[in-house]
Order: sequence, then structure tokens, then C-alpha cells
Amino acid sequence: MSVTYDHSYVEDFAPGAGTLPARAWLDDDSGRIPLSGEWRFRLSPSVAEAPDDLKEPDTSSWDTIAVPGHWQLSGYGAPAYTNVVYPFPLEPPFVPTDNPTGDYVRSVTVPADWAGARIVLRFEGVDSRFAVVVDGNPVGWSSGSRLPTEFDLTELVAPGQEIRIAVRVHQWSAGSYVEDQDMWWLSGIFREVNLLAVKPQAPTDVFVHASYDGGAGTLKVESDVAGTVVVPELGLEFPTGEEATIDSVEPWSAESPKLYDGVVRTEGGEVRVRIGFRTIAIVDGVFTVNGNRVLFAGVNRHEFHPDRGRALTEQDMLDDVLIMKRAGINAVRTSHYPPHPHFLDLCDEYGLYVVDECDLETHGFGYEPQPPKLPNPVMDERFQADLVERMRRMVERDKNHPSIVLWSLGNECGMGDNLKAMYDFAKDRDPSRPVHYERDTHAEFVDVYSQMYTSLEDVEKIGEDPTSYRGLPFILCEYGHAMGNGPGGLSDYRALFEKYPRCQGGFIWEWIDHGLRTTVDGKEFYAYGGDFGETIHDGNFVCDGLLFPDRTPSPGMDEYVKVIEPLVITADGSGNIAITNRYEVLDTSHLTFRLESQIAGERVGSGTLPVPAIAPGETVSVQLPPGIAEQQDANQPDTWVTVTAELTEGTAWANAGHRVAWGQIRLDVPSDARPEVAGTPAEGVAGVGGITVAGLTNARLDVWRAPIDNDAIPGVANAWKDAGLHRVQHRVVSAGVKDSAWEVVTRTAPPALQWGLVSTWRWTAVDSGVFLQLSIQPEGQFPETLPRLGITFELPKVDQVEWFGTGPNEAYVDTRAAAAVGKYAASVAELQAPYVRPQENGHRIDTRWAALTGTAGTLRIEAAPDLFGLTVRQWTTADLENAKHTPDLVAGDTTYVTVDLGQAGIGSNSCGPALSEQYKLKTAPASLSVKFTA
Ligand code: IPT
Repeated sequence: MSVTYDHSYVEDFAPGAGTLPARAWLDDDSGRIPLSGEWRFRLSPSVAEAPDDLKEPDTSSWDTIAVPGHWQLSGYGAPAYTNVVYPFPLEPPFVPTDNPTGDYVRSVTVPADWAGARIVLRFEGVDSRFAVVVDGNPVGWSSGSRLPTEFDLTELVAPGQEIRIAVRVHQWSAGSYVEDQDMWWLSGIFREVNLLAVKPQAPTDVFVHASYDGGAGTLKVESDVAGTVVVPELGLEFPTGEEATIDSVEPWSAESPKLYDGVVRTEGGEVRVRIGFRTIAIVDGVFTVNGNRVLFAGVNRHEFHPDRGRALTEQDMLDDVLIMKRAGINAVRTSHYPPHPHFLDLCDEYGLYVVDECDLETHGFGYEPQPPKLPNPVMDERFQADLVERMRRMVERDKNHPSIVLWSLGNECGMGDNLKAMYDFAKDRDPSRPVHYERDTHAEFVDVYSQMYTSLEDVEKIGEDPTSYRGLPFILCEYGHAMGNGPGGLSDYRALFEKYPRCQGGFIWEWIDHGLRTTVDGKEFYAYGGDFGETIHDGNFVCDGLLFPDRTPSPGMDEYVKVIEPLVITADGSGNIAITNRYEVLDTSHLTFRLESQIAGERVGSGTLPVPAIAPGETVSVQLPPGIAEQQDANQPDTWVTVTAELTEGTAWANAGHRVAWGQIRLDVPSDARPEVAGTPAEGVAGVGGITVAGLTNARLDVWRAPIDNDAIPGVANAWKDAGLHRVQHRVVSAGVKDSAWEVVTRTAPPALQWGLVSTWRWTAVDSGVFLQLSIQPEGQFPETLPRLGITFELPKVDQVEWFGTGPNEAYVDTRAAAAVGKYAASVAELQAPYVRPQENGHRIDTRWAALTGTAGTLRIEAAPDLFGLTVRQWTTADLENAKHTPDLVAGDTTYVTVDLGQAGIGSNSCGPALSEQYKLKTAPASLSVKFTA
């Protein structure tokens, strides 16, 4: 192969040339020189323009770049985002002539004491294709961006001498056709490079087989060089290739990730292995680990950091694992490529089930295209060797991780023989793990049946007929699209996973927003598709995570934490507390239960609650401690008991006191009695609704919200716009004293259309304030649903809000699991959720009262008795709707307060089913009674 003149490898279907066979990622005693750090770097706009000098490069005029990293995030070129579509014409294996090509060069001295060893150059990940030249000698090339490659340099280098390594990396290659994942296109050497010295007769590949059955374990370690397996904790010492039986071992599971440290010793060296005894089996159509049904409370994880892209540090990986463990997440699908191997070590250690997915997606071809369309690469035999090799490279690298419980062939490729070939390879090499692939829609060869974004109705159907789809376990490999505000409706999915044994949970799409930290005109924000001038892009579809780009939780994350919590704490129906243990293997003896009682938001009692150890799957009833039940007082509604379960002692992933579950029990019976409103008419003033109290002006009926992604993407927002909801006008029909109230009748209606909402606003002054009794009547051909129905008014700048209702975070009708009833305080800024693309946020459903304090004093809004949704912001809904990024929202001197009678739910319709009927806000007569006090 001539690297300098022949770049035909860029468009070659093969996986590579000159590479070593795939093997396990090992913790061994080989010599190792990390080649992370500064390399000389030069970027050329095309292969043809890349100087033909890698044999003897004069790098004195080159820049430097940090390895690992992406060149687009290091000042060269720009990131580009597409989801399904490829950013280049489809004509495999060809790629555009304008193919940015980065040359990396550095030197390293091979230690003299490496004499006699095999010298190996190992790359953990290079995007997308690269060729290596060492001291002017072409070594080989490789592809498969998220997979390792090794080259044997032994013949080329002399121990004690310095060598020069040159790596030519191409942004586009034939491999790009099978790497169409929904993420930023980012190039370069983005994972570590190491120079290794493998000693003669040292093990270079081992395969640990450790199973568990009813207390006993078996262990067998295959090694390419025969030797001895030693596991001190179990007193084991036996030859590789043989099976040992251990009468009593502690099993590995996500909840209790017991690892035994072992060593494989051969004549030439040793490998340290971490052994987790566990057996995966599908029993009667149910996926089990160690005999226990698994309910995946998972997430899809892309590797992402807002500054580093997919070049994660070990700390980034640990951050992810700790956030997941603290959240009660028990599983990760590595969408849609094998992660950095260190992440898998952390999953073994901290306990997370992993669906390890191959580096493969060909979405932009369509699933099973027919001529004259081109075949999808998974149907095209020219790609077969590369695809099977990708599977081999993943399975070989990752086979020793107990955390991996499923192999996944890839994502969104349709169906084709190449996938079957990948499946066959995996089953042959590792029969112990089932294989997942979602687009095998008829379950022809997969071992678990999988769908994405399935509606509740369809999940229920699959649950009800356990023989469908060959009776396989069913998982949702993606659901709960966490784009922008959301996802909603998660509790409803969880209920089905609890109800049907074969419905074994799923993986939220996705873990983190891929917003790239960017500064323009001194203002920092998170960039998404289109922000770098891409000609073709998919906008903010790349920001659909439970975490904001900086890994702070979005409200959707808090909701998920509550929905999946390992205990359910509720009222048992007879005045006691019911606690159900939903752990897979743990009982509750590691938890301390605390209790706090509140009346109308004020704490009246607290203590610990003695709870017996509850076994997995069991429910116990615990009596309320003496005194608590009696606290209920008919004149003091809203008597709540909050029970919290927290870790008694610290764990590897959280401190003592960390909350793992909570529940609230209401002791009083909410009364629906309506107060007699007796007072004098609160005489009219300017403004449509017609009142001024504590600076309140311009009260108007409001039927619009800044579309959330789940409104905008499926076209729901457009249908609402067709009905004119975003631009209604108001007309005062009448105003005057009527039945001892100041009564204003308004009609709210869009231009050009004939329907409207007729509102009757009755204002009554009482001792301490003003009552508003509002009733709304739709007339004409009104739209079936509304985004919201409320009143919005203005106040001089408000700084601080105190409220009694749901909190602390925003809560909507289908995202309220995590909202607890209580008394909260926040600044107006803190009430906003900073979605990367600004949109409706910050609504607090079921507010009892709120006190808004600012320049004009304090305005108190009180349910009288109707609970209301509260939103307070320093900008208008139109500002929010027009903003592209968070800095576009600038606080002014006016505060906009919305008191909602109702608001549409959130759902997951940006990539998922339509909002459930029960969460739609139907246009219908409605009324609200609230009190304002200055
Ligand atoms: C699904 C993809 O698998 C995932 O990578 C991501 O793009 C997600 O959609 C949307 O964010 S595919 C879709 C057609 C259901």
C-alpha cells in the first residue's frame, strides 16, 4: 500500500488493511506509552490538497492539536449536525472531493527495555478513516470510528530509538455510509492512542465466562496463551481453559455489582480481570439476570460533552455513571456505537446493565429500499465484511464486561443479510448474551423484541399477547423523547411495564442534549444544527436529553427519577402507608425512612418511620405514627405526610442520606365547597379584564404557549395557528355593575375567523382584596383543543415568588410525578427551565397560592377555591417563541404572570405518539375563581 500516492483506501469497502486481529481490552502488564497530548497538526481541504510528504514531513510550520479531540472543536472547520440525512450525495463508496483531511505527527522514543517485545500501536477511536505511516513506512489503514485498531510495528522500530508516527485522518470515507448516527459530524483522533509492548508469552486475549445459578458459580477463562487463573477471594487457582465450580459466590447485578478480582498468569505476563458471576436467560419469554426479571429503567447514552464532543475524559464518564446511579437508572444503551471502554469498566463497578451497540447506522438510505433506489448498506454485500468486522471488533473488545447483558447490531438500518451475518457471528462467539436489533420488526432472528416510540395502546397489545413476536421479551429501545420540555406520560409507560411481565421497560431517548458551548458577541449559549452555517441540518433535534449540555438535570430528568424510583410509597386506602419494593434483588434494610407532616405548607411534625425489611416485590403497610393521623383539621386543608427513603450509609455512588424514593399521602379530604363571595363591586379600570390591584394591569384571556418541540415538530402548533390561537384579539362586550360585582364581558377571537371565547369577569372587592370569578364559554366553530386556557396580566418587575402548590420544578398535567405539594420560594429567573431552544416552560400546576414580590410590593394570588397553574416570566410568550437561544431572552421591567385554568400536556410527540387524549386540553366551558390581595 502506498499511503502517499494512493488514497484509494478512503473509498474502499474493506474495514482496513494491515491491522491486527481484534482482541479484548485488557488491564495487563504490557509496557504502555500513552500518546495523548500535543501532536503536530495540519488540515487540508481535500485529499488531493493534502501534501504528499508524510514520509518526511517537515512539521516546523504546522500547528499543534490536542489528542484526543475533534479538529472541529479545536479551531479547524466546523461541526455539522444531521439526524437521518447524510450531508453528502449517496453513491457508496464515493465521498465528496472536498474531504477535510487532517495530518497528525508526533515522535516517541521506544524504551530500550522493550527489546524482544511485540510493539503495537493502538488507536481507541478515530473518526472516520485513517492511515498510519511510521518513520516513512506505510503501516496500514482502518475504519470504524468508535472501534479500536491495532498495528504491529515490531519490524519497523528499534528499541531505544525515536520513531515518528504520522496519521492521516479523513472526515469522509466509505465508512461514513454506515455511520449515519443522529449526532454531530466530528472528526479526528478522538480517543486515546497508546504504544504497547507485548511481552513474549504474555496473554494478549482472554475471555472470562462466569455464570451464576442459585448461589453457586462457575468460572472459565480462555486465554490465547495458556496459564493459571487466580481469584484470591475465592481461594481459586486453576488452569485457563478449565472450568471451576464454586459452591457459594455472590452474584453480580446492576443493584449489587459484586466483582471478584482475578489474575490470569502466563509465563510471559499477567492480565487482571474483574469477574462478575451472572447468568442471563430468557425464561418463559422473560429476560432474566440470575433468575430475576429485569425491568430496564434505562437511557440511551451518546458520548457527549459541550466542549469536547465525543472526546470524553474519564471524569466525564464517571460523572455520567454517578448521575445515573443516583437517579436510579439501571441500564444504558450505548446509542449507537460502542462507548469508550473505560465507561464499561465503570458500569461493571457501579452496576448498570448495558446494551452494547455496534458502530452502525444507515438510516438515510431508508429501511428496505427497492430499485431504482440504492440498496441499504446492510443489504449490500460489498459492505458485509466491514459490518461483520465491526461486530467482531465490538464483541472481542467488550466481551469480559459483566455489565453487558445484550449485544446490539446497530440502529436504524432496516433489514438485510449483513445484519444476519453480524448476528450469527455474535451468537457463535458468545452464546451467553442475547442479541438486540430494533429494525428486525418481525423478530426473525433477534433474541429480544424491540420497538421505539411505541404508543401506550400498542405496548399494551404486545403485553396482552405474550405469544406474539415469537414470545420474546419486549423492550422499548427508545421511548420518552426528551427533546425540549418533556418527556411527558412516563408514568403511564411504567404502569404497563409493571403490569405485563414481557414488557421489560426501556430506554429514554436520550441522556444528554448535544448542545455545543459557543460564544457569539460575548454571549454564551449552546449551539445546535444550523448554528455553524451548515447547508443541510436538523436544527435542535440534537438537543433531546434528560440532561442539559452541562449535565445539570432538566425537569424531565427529575420526572424520570420519580417514575422509576425503587420504592412506591402511597396511601394503602385504610389510613396507613403502603410501601412496595420494586428492587430486583435488594431488600429495604439499607434504607432509613423519614416522615414529615405539613398543614398548608407548614411543617407540623417529623421523625423517622420504622419500616421492616421489605423483600423485592413485596408490599407492606406501615401505620402512621401516633399523633400524625390526628393532625387533620377540617379548617386547615392540605394536610400532607411526606415519607422519604434514604440511604442509611454511603455507597460507592452516593452519600448517606441520599434520597432514593418518596411519597406523599394526603390526610384531609379536599372540600369542593365554594365560598360565598360577598362584597362590593370592584369598580372598573382600564384593561380588558378590567381591574387594577397591586399594579396588576392588562389582564387578558390567554390561549397560547410558546410551542414546545412536542407541539412544533408534529404540526400540532401549526394546527393551533390555523385556528388563530397565537394572535387572538379582545373586545370588551360590556362592563358595569351587576349582581354586586363589577362585571366585564369580553370576547376573545382570532382575526379572520368566526369562533370566539366569551368570558365573564366578575370582580368583587372584599375586606382583604378582590375576588375574580371568571367563566368562559366557547362559541362558533372553535378548535377542538387549546395549548392553554388562562389569564395573563402584567406587573411591575417581580423578583421573588413564594408559592404553595407543586414544586420545586415545573409540572404539567403529564409531568407531575416529581412534583411534591409544599411551600416553595424562587426568584423569577429560577422559575425558568433553560431549554436549549427556548420554549414554554416553568408552569406549576395546582398552585394554591402565590405571593409575587417586586417593585410594586407583594401581590398574593389565592385559589378561591380553584387551583391554578402558575407561570411568571420577565418576557412575553412572543419573546419566548421567537428566541432561538437562551441569550435572546432579556429580562425587562415588566413581569408577565399567567394563571392557567388548564394547559395541554407535554407528551413526546417530537418523536413519538400523539399526546394521550386524557392530557389534551379540550375547548369547553370553563371557570376559575381566584382572589388577589395587595
Ligand atoms: C430514532 C433514532 O434511533 C435515534 O437515533 C434518534 O434519532 C431518535 O430517533 C430521535 O431523536 S429514529 C426515529 C425515526 C424514530
